[in-house]
Amino acid sequence: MIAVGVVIVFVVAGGILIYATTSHSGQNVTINLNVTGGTKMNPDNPTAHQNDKVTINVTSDTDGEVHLHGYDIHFHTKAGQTLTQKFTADKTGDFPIEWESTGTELGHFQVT
Ligand SMILES: [Cu+2]
Repeated sequence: MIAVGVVIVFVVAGGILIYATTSHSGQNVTINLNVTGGTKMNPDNPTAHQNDKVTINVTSDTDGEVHLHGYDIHFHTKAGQTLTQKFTADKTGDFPIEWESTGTELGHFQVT
């Protein structure tokens, strides 16, 4: 009985794992980021899953440059305009998003 119970636990855990890894990746994800004063970003911790097709829209109230590290994507912002970049989140990790001219960390992009 115990052996059967252990097997059932493994089967259920395996099923959950497969569900978690297959059902959430490769989705279309749109992230809208609002940058104010070159110092703050909302939301400041956007997330995606590996292989998601990510669209990032950056709106800033200040001219400047937003740099997504790791993916090395640059948004050359003009006050009040929205900039869009599309890419596949092929790398996992925690990637800083920076206001380039001052090196201020606006937040993190997390890919799991
Ligand atoms: Cu940078």
